[in-house]
Amino acid sequence: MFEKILIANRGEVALRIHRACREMGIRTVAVHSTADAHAMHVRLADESVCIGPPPARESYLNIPSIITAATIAGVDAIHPGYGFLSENAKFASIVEDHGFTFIGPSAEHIALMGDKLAARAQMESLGVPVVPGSDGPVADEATAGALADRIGYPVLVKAAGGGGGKGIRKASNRSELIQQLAMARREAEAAFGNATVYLERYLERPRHIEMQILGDGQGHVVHMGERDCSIQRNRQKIIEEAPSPALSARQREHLGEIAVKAMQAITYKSAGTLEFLYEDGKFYFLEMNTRLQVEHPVTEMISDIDIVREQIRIAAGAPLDYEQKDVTLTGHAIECRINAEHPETFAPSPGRVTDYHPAGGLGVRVDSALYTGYTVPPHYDSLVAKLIVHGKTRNECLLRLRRALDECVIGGIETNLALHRRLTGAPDFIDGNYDIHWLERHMAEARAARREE
Ligand code: MV4
Repeated sequence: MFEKILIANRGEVALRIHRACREMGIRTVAVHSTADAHAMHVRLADESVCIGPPPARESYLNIPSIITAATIAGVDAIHPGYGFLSENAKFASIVEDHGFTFIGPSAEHIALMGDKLAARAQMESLGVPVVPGSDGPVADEATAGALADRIGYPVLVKAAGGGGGKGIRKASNRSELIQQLAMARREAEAAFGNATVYLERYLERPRHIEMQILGDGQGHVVHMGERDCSIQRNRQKIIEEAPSPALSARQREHLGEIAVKAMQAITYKSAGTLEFLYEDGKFYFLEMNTRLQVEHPVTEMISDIDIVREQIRIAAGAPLDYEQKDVTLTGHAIECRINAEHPETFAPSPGRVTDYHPAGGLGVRVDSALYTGYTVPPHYDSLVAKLIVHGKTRNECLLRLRRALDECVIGGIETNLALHRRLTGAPDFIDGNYDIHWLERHMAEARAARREE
């Protein structure tokens, strides 16, 4: 097993990785920007190295700095967390070239899934259902037009190098398609240095369902069920839950089998997530995330599997020591992402935290690097805490979640806690009756109702 791991991240996820390491008897090295000198991940780690100034480009994304820190500290492995360098294939191979272990999938698998079109083609060839669309890049306007006529409007033009929604454009007819094709190409070239685009039929009101898997790179793969991540705004997830209130046990097993079979076929190593859209009883593969995800705790709560610990064991060469039949999913979990942001404008709200009192009690977990007196820096994303609650049933989970939200105190900065209190009391949410557009519709309706008054 590794003796020392460098954590190439910050905030709550750096803490999350540190905790797994501690429980495994592994020493930790934190890296940090000058803005994070007093951050909790730096305080808790066994050692820390300053890797640059506040902008992420010059610190958390600075590969030479991180490799230098790893060399000086003499670590065995590097965990990238999520965001930053976690899905950078070049970083993964540089880490390995310097004699460190990258705690994640192979650079080849990261690169494959980073090319959304290649991922789609690979998955389709392995029997995973994809959205009706193009088999490869759309070459010219005439082929795009003919293809769109076949799959039916509206269609989406997507960038092969994109992901997370960047470089996506919708077209409702032939003339829009011609326009959007040119726009998408230009945008994709500028953003990703890759003008390759492809077409998919636009699904109007899907849910976002993602399947968590673990592979050991030695042919063993298990799934840990799905998460429903449909409650989002501007593609930022706000609430996630597991299991999805929309799926039956049979559907879960079916989707799990599809995901496991595909991951076995490519001998996938580490934790991974297959993202699907779900509409009218059918699943459509969108993309695969080759990293630990923000919302992994809801899966941990229902499976009792420590996903970060598994990533570390697998990276060290250990095989999965259980089979699918040993993975039992129990009860229900919901996560609220607590952001430092203005409740009306959603503008980031950095600043000094004057009071911090996280919720507690049975079935309650708070993943956060906050403490009273901490100053949230303005340079990074606004996620400051995750409140994760488990219950035997979805209803018990919801009652506990509302109780826990009421206990949370974060003073001195603005947060979206009040939004979470409203959402978890909304009849549609309580009924599990939502799709990926629900939150935006709900907020527009709430705004209209306030104007009425
Ligand atoms: C789609 C779609 C509808 N139809 N593809 C946006 C992010 C990227 N991962 C894929 N996205 C979408 N692809 C087809 N064929 C709708 C979205 C989408 C979305 C997907 C998941 C979660 C939130 C979303 C918000 C807006 C659009």
